[in-house]
Order: sequence, then C-alpha cells, then structure tokens
Amino acid sequence: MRLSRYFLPTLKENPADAQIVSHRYMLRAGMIKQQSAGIYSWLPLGFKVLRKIENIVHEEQAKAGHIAMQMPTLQSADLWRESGRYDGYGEEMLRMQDRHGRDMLFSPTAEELFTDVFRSHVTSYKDLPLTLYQIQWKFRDEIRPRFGVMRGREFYMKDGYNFDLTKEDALHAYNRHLVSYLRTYERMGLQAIPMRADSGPIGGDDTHEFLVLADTGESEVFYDSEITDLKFGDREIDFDNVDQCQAVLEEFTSRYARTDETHDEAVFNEVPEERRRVARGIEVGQIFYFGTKYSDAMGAKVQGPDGKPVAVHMGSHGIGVSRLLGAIIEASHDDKGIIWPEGVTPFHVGILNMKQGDDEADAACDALYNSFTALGLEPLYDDRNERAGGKFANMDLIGLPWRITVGPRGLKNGVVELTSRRTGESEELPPEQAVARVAEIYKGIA
Ligand code: 5CA
Repeated sequence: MRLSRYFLPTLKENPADAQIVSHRYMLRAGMIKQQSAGIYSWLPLGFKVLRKIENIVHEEQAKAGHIAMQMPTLQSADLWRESGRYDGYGEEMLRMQDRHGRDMLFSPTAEELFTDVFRSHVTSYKDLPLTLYQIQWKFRDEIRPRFGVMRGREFYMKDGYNFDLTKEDALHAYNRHLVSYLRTYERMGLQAIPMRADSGPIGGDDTHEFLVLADTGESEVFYDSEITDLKFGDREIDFDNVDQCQAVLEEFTSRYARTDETHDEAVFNEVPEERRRVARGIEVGQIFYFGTKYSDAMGAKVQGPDGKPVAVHMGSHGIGVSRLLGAIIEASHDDKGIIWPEGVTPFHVGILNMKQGDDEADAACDALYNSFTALGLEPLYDDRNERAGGKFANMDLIGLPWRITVGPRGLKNGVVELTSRRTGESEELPPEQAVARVAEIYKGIA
C-alpha cells in the first residue's frame, strides 16, 4: 500500500478523553473512531489488525478441530425464556421489539442459539464430540464502557460451544480449548495466563480466565511468579489426545493464579513469599464447563449408546477479539507509539523515502515495494511529499515492526537502512539483502 493512496487519518495531538495508552494510540494512529459510548467504527488500519487477530483465532480453532459458523446478532427473546436467562440477565442486555411487538435482543453471548441449532440437528451420540464456534459482534450495555475497545458496548468475540456425551469428554473439550488458547495468544506475541475465575451469568463451576498482565488491567490478580516462566512454544499437540491436553492443563494451572473473585489469602500464603505477586491484568478470554445447565433447560438430548436419551454436557469458550488490540498495545508500545508483534502487524514492513521526487530514491523504493509484494508480504510505502521527520514520527506511531529507510546518500553507497521498531537498532544493507532479511523474519508467520 502506498500511503498517499491509503486512508490513515492520524491525529497529532493526544485525545483528551483517552485515559490509557492503547486507547490513545488507537485514536492517534487512525485505527478507530468513537461513534457513541463504547461503540466504534473500525478505520482501515484498525480493521486490518482486527482481521489478522481473527485469522489467527480461526487457524488455531481449526487445528483444535472446532468448526466455524455464524449466528445472527439479533435473537428472539423466546430462546432466552427457555433457558431462564431472559429476566435474570438484567440491564446489560439490549432489548427491543420488532414491528409485530415481538421481544428481540442483541446477543450478548450465544449459549441459547448454539444449543438450539444443536438440538434441531443432532440426535445421536455418534455425532459427538462436536464443537461449534463463531466470531461475531456482541452487545452488552456496560454501565461504564471505557478504555476504548477494552470495555466496549459493541465488541467482537469468538465464542465456541462444545457438546459432549459425558462429563469426561466435556472436560477434555475444556482442556483442548485451554491448550489451543495458549497457542493463539502466543502467536499474537502475548503471554496470557490462565487463572481460576468466577463464572458469572454464564454459570458452571469450572472456569479459567486468560489474563495479560498490565498495570492498566481492570482485574486484580494474584499469582505465583513461576507461572510467567512457562511458554507454550512450538510444541506439537494432538488435540484428540486426552492425556496430552490434560498434561498441558496441569502444567499451566497447577501454580497459584487467581482473579480477585476466587482469591484465597490462606492458600496464596502457602506460595513462598518471594514468588507471591499481586498485579493487574486484562482478561482476553474465558473458558467454562457448565455440564447440562442449558441442555436440560432447552431439551438438547441425544440418543446414548444404550438407546436412551441423555442431555449433552456443554461448555463455552470466549476470546475477546476486539479487546485483544488494546491488550497487545498495552503490552507492546513505547513513548513514540505502538510496537506490533510480527504476528499481527497491519503491514509487514514500512518503506520510508527520505527524498520523494528524487529519481534514484523513488526507483529504489518502487523496487523494494515490488520485491516485497512478489514475496507475498505487504509493505506500507510512505511516498508522501512530507518532511522526513514527520514520516519517521508517523511510522513510529503506527508501529510496524520493521522499517526500511531509503535516501540518496545511502543509495550512493548501494545501501538502505533496516531498522527494528522494537530495539531501534539499524543496519545498512544492499536493498536485496534487506528484503531477504525481512522475508526471513516473517517465514512461518506471514
Ligand atoms: N459465552 C461465554 C464464552 S463464549 C462468554 O460470553 N464469556 S465472557 O463473558 O467471558 O466473554 C468472553 C470474552 O469477551 C472476555 O474474556 C473478554 O475478553 C471479552 N469481553 C467481554 N466483555 C467485553 C466488553 N465489554 N468489551 C470488550 N471485550 C469484552
């Protein structure tokens, strides 16, 4: 993409109403625009990152054997009356009526819809296990929407639902989600720690939240510092292997790590004092096992091996897709702007022309641009007639992890400059080598 043809409405000044750094940078980098409290337009740059995050979620869900589909955002209240949640859900639910006076609502979550699809089409235990999921907009009329996309009213969520014959099978689905989520977050450059949590209006006893540690997080968390040494890395997992998934769950959840809702001071005090940490975290996902709560209420039964109907065991599993943009920026930025991890960056590399209009510099930039495009990488070429200082500040703000600076002086010696946004370190290289270096960095990522 050539910046002169893109739509990147950046702001020079810090927006007054943005209290945390991710909100400020998302507004300044032209990623989002607020339309009303907690409701945002996704401008091209923000939309691009949202799509990248979404793609990672889809890829990792597919590896775990989960099946994507799409539910409507507007639902009939009747389903929620069946589950018994219509009255209990309270003011967070946006309710409305259609022209016939029928009660409708904007989905805040979708246990009822998925249970309804399941009961309509699945009749035998032979069709289990089954995990269906969607990535879809949700609406919760939060009393205090704030921090930009972190606590929105309209937000984008991956929500998945497992249907299993037995409790053991459903707990395997729970473990499988935990493993798959660890991989998902690591691909986005995040460490998200599973912590024992409270299930709230979703229900059930078994639940873990995934938290990214950050001072601006809304949750208070308590954990054993050993947990931050754990990395999932690139280990091979067979998601059908019950023991393997169970072993990963045990590895990642056996140390003390809880949100304030489930915190137990006495148990925490058994952790050696030098390892006890009290911090803040951003909840980027949550997994639940709630047994037959919805299948009992809504009659989601299958014929079991003995021919008798049995209610299926279920759980639901969410990832805060739009919130993740905020979490990634909170975890990765400096005073000049965002620093995107390679896995989610909106463009792979920035090309900065120091002297637009200079034949040699323009030709060198065009050649770099074409080389990257031919390799399947997306460059963002700042080809505007702007002063170099403004171009540098802009590139730093939008946070592409790699930048190539092209100027007449370097070109005389046959080199361009390759700079890491994270470390600030630069290296002078012939253009072909710079391209090869960037291509190598993205091998297996882009
Ligand atoms: N049905 C279950 C699992 S699919 C569910 O709704 N879980 S949840 O309530 O925990 O939401 C899943 C994730 O959505 C949360 O972990 C959080 O990352 C994100 N989320 C929840 N509320 C908001 C909000 N107001 N703004 C942005 N993200 C949110």
